[in-house]
Amino acid sequence: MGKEIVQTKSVFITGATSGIGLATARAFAAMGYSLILNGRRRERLHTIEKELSAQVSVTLAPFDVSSKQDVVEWFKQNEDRLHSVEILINNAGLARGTDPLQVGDMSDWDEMIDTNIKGLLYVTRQTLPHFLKNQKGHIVNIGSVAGRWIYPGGAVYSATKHSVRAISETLRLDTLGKNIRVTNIEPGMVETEFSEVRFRDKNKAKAVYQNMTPLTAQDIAETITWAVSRPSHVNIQELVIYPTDQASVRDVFRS
Ligand code: NDP
Ligand code: 8X3
Repeated sequence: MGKEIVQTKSVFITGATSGIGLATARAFAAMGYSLILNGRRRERLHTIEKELSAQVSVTLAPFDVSSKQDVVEWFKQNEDRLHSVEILINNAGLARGTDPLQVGDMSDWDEMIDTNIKGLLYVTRQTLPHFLKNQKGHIVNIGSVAGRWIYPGGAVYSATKHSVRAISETLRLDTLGKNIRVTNIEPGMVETEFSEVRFRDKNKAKAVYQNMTPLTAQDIAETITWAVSRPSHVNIQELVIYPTDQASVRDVFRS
């Protein structure tokens, strides 16, 4: 007798090779979701596949979200895997530098805009038709407190996360009545590789979280799984999450 193939629900997570994305992949694996995991670092993706495929089925999506061509190509080649996707986590993103605008590095600006805005748009554009066909889907965008408030040296990063907020709000209008949920999660300081990438310097990154208790990637993963596991008539539209030691983008208590 042939083995019965059970189509399990799956989640697509961009930027799953570290930080919030990786913690979220682990959290969804624990809930029994099949995983489609994106990121550029293939070795890391294979290590994560080894870890999590003991629990659930794992598909790797090793592409750069900012490359329109690579995104379109991957989705075209993997169409059969997309029917079971119920949740898209648009998490891939980064900040570069904290220089004032007048001396900012324009290549850094391009990288942030291309990844945080265009990458999110490309992946959403490719996934959404499948959600509409299934008459069901949940898009979770990882925005930031920088998508609501600004700080010196953060103009471009903040602009990208303000865009994530604008895109999330418009998506809700564009898909109204189609049973699509859109959630924008807006964390404050989370200790991941984020600051190492931003400062290109481990010591500077360490100093960001010195003498305060930041959020962990696991905190955000738990928030995401909570939001997606609400009953289907409930949409958590937006959530701001700060560490207790942080009151605003500029006010941090250090002991
Ligand atoms: P990490 O640097 O630990 O993780 C970032 C992830 O994004 C990595 O998996 C990286 O994978 C992936 N990524 C970056 N660029 C691309 C790309 N072009 N294509 C595909 N994947 C990419 O940081 P976090 O986990 O903290 O960041 C996750 C999200 O959370 C980001 O959107 C960030 O802006 C947001 N955020 C972070 C906060 C924080 O304080 N840490 C606070 C608020 C929001 P790879 O390099 O392998 O491609
Ligand atoms: C990351 C939080 O305050 O560094 O999105 O911009 S902050």
